[in-house]
Amino acid sequence: MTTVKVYDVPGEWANRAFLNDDTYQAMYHRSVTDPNGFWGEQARRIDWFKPFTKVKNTSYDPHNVSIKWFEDGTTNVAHNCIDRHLATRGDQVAIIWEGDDPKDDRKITYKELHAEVSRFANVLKARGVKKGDRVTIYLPMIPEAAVAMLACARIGAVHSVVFGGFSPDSLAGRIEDAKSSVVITADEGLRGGRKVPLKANADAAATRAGGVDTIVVVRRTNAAVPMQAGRDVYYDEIAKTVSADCPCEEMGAEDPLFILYTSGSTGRPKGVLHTTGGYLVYTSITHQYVFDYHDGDIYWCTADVGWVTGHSYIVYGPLANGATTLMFEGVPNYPSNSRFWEVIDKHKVNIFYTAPTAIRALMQAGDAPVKKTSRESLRLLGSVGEPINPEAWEWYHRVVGDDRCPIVDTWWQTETGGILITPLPGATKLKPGSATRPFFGVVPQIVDPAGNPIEGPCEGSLCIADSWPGQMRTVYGDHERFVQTYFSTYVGRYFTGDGCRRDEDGYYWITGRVDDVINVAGHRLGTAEVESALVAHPKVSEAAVVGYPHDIKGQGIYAYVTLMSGQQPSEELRAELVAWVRKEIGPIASPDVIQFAPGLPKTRSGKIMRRILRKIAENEFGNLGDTSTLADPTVVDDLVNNRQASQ
Ligand code: 6R9
Repeated sequence: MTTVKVYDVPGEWANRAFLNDDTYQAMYHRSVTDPNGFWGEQARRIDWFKPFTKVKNTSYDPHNVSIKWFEDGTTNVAHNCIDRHLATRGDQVAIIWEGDDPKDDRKITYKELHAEVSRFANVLKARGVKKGDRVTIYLPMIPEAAVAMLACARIGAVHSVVFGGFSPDSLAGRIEDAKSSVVITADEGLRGGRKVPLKANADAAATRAGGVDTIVVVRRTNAAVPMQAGRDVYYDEIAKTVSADCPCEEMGAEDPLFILYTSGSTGRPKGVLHTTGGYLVYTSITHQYVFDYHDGDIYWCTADVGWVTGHSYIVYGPLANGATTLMFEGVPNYPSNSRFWEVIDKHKVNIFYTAPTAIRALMQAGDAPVKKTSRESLRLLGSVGEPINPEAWEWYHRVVGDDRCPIVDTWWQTETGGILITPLPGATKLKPGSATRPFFGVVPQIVDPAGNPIEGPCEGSLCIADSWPGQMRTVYGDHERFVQTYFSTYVGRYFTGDGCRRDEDGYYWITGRVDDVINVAGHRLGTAEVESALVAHPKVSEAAVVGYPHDIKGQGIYAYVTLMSGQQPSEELRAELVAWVRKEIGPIASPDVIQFAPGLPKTRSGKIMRRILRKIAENEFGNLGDTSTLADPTVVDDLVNNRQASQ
């Protein structure tokens, strides 16, 4: 094992940050010993129409799972994200939009956002949308995506955003499950110079799903798309016919805000339901403290609004805090591998939040595309979505952040609504690859297979002992599935599905989904650990590791390895990599099989689909399951052919 390097809080952070280690410790202690007092105070960060008298009312009892926060208070999310800022920051930029083409950008002030959201809300009302109705949003990364979400929130409609990369079938399934009769889409999307036929997809989905009586079409590329009379309306045309004045609906704290579909390990996607008051309080507090957001900062989260990260940390958290949030339509490598860094220089971005998969891809392109930019505005870097291997972390820190910017490695899930385990930049010493410590109100527990919490340094399944305000409330339309998935494996606690290690300093290291943990000759190994070792090799760009049945050891280690461009697969290199992993982790971690793979099967959000890799490793080619959600399904054929050829 290589020794872990520790990064102290930089001197200038100690002076400017909201929190240092002492204040973190004190607030954390209060948050878990007196949750009613702590969250009762924190909830005042948003405006309430009618104040709440109760704070926490939650039960993890599997016979009666029920989660309520601030339940008798009333408020409105759009009021908090827009209207209440008008008096003090009406002319401040709320959204900076950077288009796919570097020549396209837009700035929208809070005043303009207010007018646009009110107008969009009136368009929805004109089409018969009422409080509680579900509205499906299938848009590219254009400001209208945020506007449409906030318009729903304004009138109490429940949005279901579907990522623009999803197929008509996936979209249809979500429309059907949510029983949504209104779909908001665009003529086409634009990403990396390529057009995405969103309206055509929405048409196909509507035909399949049935029950859709309105499709609102935002013009993005001005492509001529078929419009079905009576059902389809252009947003700009109908917007002219409504007023820009729309009062906010008074919403109960526990009224639904949105549904967001997420894949589980089995079965169809689950509709994760988030509600109003607790979600907004939680995204606001985490956005402020995790990113140390101060007035005037320019903040950029590169996620798509189709994922929870886009909901919580492009739209709701930042706007609740009166921030300037950047929305990016494009991709990291268009028109060149310098794009992220050029956008940072162009808009003087101070806080930058992205995913390890993007970092690794850019790392593969070398330092030059980064180093030709200044990035002097940058102060803080963030990571989310998967464990970040120390190699990528170090590169992000050294090359992107010029050894100057702390990295917040934020662990959370669609289900958690906001960040649960994370460094705070002025308070937490960093260890590359560790999400470090719990946020306020979060009590992580590592449990053994029998479900008993383990104390001290240990490894096991990650559970959370008690509720926090941003937690999902149910699976839309299927509360039993909610109970089964999250509260039955380990009774009395929320089960995250992740494996985790806690070190001697109480730092948490997420080892990957528990179903990705392999057991080799009685030794438990995180696939992420082996992957991290492999990608630390200078010739390796990416690696995915799965278990496969092994006669002697029970499970063997099967590694799919993508080489850096210019590197050729060879038997020598195979042996070199096995020796390398033995050296990095130990002999128990030696890969039994290394298959060189030009590409790995990834979802459109960049997560490697291990289910498919496991099947290929097990020689179960006939049973690969659904590959339709992959970014590039042809990758699978290559893997299968090479697997068969190597037998
Ligand atoms: C926000 C988001 C959730 C799963 C989660 C875990 C993995 C997310 C991570 C991380 C290690 C981090 N994950 N952040 N693993 N370190 N900083 O990604 O939500 O798409 O629902 O994924 O992603 O496995 O359980 P979601």
